[in-house]
Amino acid sequence: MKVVIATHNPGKLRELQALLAPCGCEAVMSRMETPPEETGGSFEENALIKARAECLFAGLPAIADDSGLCVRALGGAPGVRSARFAPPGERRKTLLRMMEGVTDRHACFVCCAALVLPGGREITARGECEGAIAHASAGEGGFGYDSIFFLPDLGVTMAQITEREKNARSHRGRALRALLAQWPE
Ligand code: ITT
Repeated sequence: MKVVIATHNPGKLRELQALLAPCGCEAVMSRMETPPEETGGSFEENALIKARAECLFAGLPAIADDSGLCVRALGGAPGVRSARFAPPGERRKTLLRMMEGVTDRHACFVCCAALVLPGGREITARGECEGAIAHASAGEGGFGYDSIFFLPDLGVTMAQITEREKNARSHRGRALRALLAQWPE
C-alpha cells in the first residue's frame, strides 16, 4: 500500500518514515502546499483533520500525527498549542522562562497518529512519553522541544539519545506501533 505522510515538519517526517518501515508500505511525502488549519481541541481531532485533508488531496491513504508537550505545572500547556504558543525559535526559551523557580517539572509528550483511507475508514492511536522539563537546553539531536525534555531514567535529554533510541521510547514510537497493530490488510 502506498501511504502519504501528512506532515510539514522534517523532524517528524524522518521519525515517521523509520517507524512506518515495518508496515511494508511505500511511504511518500505530502505535496500539499497549504496544510489545513488545526482547529481541533484535541490531538486526535487535529491528527484526523490533517490526515483527512491529505487523503482527499492525494487520493491515497494518509497518515498524520498531532503531538505536543503537556506540562503538569502549567495545567497541561502548551499541549495542542505546542507548535503555536510562542514565535518560531522562541518556544524552548519561553517554556524554560515560564518554568523558572517551578519545582514540579513533570511533563509528558503526547502523540496521536491517524490513518485515513480513501474509502472513509479511519484509525487512530495515542502514545505518551513521560519526563521532565530540564533547567537548560542540552543536546543537538531530535527537533522541537527535545533538548529541554529530560529523561530521568537516562539522566539526559531527548536530544542526547539516538533517533533509534528515541523511536523506541517516544510518544510517536508508541503511537505508531499501536497504529501498526490495527493496520488494515
Ligand atoms: P505538522 O502539523 O505539519 O505535522 P507541526 O510541527 O506543526 O507539523 P504539530 O502541530 O503536531 O506539528 O505540533 C507539534 C509541536 O510539538 C511542534 O512544536 C513540535 O516541535 C513539538 N513536538 C512534537 N513531537 C515532538 C518531539 O518528538 N520532539 C520535540 N518536539 C516535539
